[in-house]
Amino acid sequence: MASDRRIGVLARHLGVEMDFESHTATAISASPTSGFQGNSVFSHVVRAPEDPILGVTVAYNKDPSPVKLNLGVGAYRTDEGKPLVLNVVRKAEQQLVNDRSRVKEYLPITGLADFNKLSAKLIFGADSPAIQENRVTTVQCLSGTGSLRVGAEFLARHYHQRTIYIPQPTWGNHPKVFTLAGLSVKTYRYYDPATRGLNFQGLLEDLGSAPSGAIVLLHACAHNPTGVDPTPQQWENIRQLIRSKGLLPFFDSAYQGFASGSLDSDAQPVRMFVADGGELLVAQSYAKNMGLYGERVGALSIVCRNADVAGRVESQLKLVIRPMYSNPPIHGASIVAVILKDRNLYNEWTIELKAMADRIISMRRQLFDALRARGTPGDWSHIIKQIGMFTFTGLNSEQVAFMTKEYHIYMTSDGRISMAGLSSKTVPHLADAIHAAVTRAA
Ligand code: KET
Repeated sequence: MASDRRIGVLARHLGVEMDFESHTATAISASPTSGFQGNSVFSHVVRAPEDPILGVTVAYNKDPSPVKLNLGVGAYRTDEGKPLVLNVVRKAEQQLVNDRSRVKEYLPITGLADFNKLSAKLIFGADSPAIQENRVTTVQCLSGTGSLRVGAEFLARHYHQRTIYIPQPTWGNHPKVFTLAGLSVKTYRYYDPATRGLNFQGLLEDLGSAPSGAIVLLHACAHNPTGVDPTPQQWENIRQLIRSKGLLPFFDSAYQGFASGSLDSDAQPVRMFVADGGELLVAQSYAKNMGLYGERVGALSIVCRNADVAGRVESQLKLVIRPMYSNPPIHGASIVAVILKDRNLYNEWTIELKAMADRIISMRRQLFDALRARGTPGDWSHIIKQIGMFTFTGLNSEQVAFMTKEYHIYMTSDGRISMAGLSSKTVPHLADAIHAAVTRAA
């Protein structure tokens, strides 16, 4: 059943009709002899569209213009527009290289034990009762995406409710990850374009009418793409609603430290849900906050009612992971463990993280001032009000296309710009482009 559903989903994804009885694709004429006639056995394969986010980088790379600017993917750049490897990461890597006792053996299916313990402490807090009571299981996964995928697949196999509610809008990969893991995706209202803020009433109504036990995907902080988070009081109301209805929270924590500049403050919503003793899942990513994008390092934690359940849950997570990729890579997790274990390196990390967060905030101010100076029509105060890596500008897809064509500025078609990709030097160019898009292309 589950595999039928997944094959069906995949088929729809690829635009192919499936015959469920025989598991064959009816739109495809799969003649066994076609390979012998010089045709490829893959000749029916249709070209898939580029990914809405990563495809922006593909298009950017093809553009020969010297003024081109990539504000698509959420990846931090220095004020010189260069990718940044944190100093603490360089130091940790040096330590790893110098330590001749380190080997390249396989990690356990669940990953590096130290990394898992330290990751749980980072998100739940060092004094978390759930950790002390041994009722958290943490497994190292392939960054945030892999953690979401493993968590979703565990839920599809072992949880009684297969429906997951995701915010509208959300990170574009969420619906695909969850659907292909075997969950069925519904949305809850989140963003109100009129106020460019949270549609709190809509959110409460939609979660209030969700079936009991449904899974709810929550962005732990720095909501992507809107840059709009609930206030602490609103989080408390959401928590009460979720707990009273027996919904299951699944937090996506891809930006811890990027919202406020503080790792602890950004973890508060998650800790609020742990404090009430209830169960939940968290997917953590170190891509952004440690700049370890390509190392693919993250963790899935499941907080359970008691240690016995947590142990059994972990045993089943291993059965999800083993046939998927066997066990996770060692290098990135070792870097994270070295940094989180050493007080000095940890402190240095928090300073570098805060500097990244502060540079993004200063880009918000500079872009806002530049638009004001140009007298660009509209209220652009949301640029400074929104938080995290992105500004959800409100520009429509035609205006985005205009900016790409005329100004070589690359961003996602929903009008999201990565503030982390902007620099003092490129702000005027972006402001010119937005001004032109708003005044001419509208
Ligand atoms: N969750 C959210 C909310 C998110 O924005 C991303 C990445 C991820 C998870 C996954 O990150 P990982 O690299 O698997 O740890 N977002 C940026 C990059 C991408 O789309 O892959 C982005 O939105 O630009």
